[in-house]
Amino acid sequence: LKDAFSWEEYLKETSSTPAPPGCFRQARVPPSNDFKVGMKLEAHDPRNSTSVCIATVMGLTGVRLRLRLDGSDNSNDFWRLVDSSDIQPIGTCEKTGDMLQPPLGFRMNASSWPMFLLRTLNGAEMAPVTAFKKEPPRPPQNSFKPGMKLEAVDKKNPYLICPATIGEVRGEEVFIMFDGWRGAFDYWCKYDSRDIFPVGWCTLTKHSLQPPGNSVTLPKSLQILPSSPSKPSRRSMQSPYRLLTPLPPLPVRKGVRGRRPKSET
Ligand code: MLY
Repeated sequence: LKDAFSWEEYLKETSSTPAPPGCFRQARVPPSNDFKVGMKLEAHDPRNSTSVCIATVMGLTGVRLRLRLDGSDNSNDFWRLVDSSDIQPIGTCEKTGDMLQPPLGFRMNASSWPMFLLRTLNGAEMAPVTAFKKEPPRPPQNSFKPGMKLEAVDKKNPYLICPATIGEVRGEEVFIMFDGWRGAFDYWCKYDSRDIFPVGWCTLTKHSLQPPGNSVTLPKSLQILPSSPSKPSRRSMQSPYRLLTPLPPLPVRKGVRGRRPKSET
């Protein structure tokens, strides 16, 4: 049986150091998760952040909630920390004079929204106000440095948290590189993102932590650039040659952040 992932050993093996906890917009002492599956709350629609919708807690992982917008399908679940400012108790929206919106892609006719809302809230178990925790303040500045280790949400598989490394720092942004995945899941985010955590966060909050992938990243000095740039296929990513085709972190560009520019024209 393979040993479970251990940060202690991994940091030694890779002779690297964790990003100091003060770099992150996370509580020093993680909050408790007092939500229960089935509870309803208000949440900003991740696909339309100006609209507030009703969401149901579908699952709990550590101090994160798996949420589904009522009236949406089951393929757009999203995850939020219990101290996220994206979630609030039912009734908050009404207090501020706002209206609860149907989620983007509401599965019924828009005209049936008021009745749907009435039915969905009737007899619903509402998450208690005490379950919502205050969002921690953002650190005064970006103090991440390249090479620092951390735990980060895999945005392509957002239920997963994985060991990662700061690849680059630019102004307010940091480049998150997933250890052992050769760039396929890397992304730029703000230094105060709620999706990045200090080493040990998963253990502390009883969230599962993925082990690093098994692709080796060669040191810069040993990397050989491919002679002609070509899109790597799924197959080529599996081949041992993947080690010889490094994909350097991308520059932050306004408008096309995190994406490879098609051409420079
Ligand atoms: N099996 C999936 C999930 C990969 C997850 C990668 N994360 C952990 C960085 C895939 O290979 O696409």
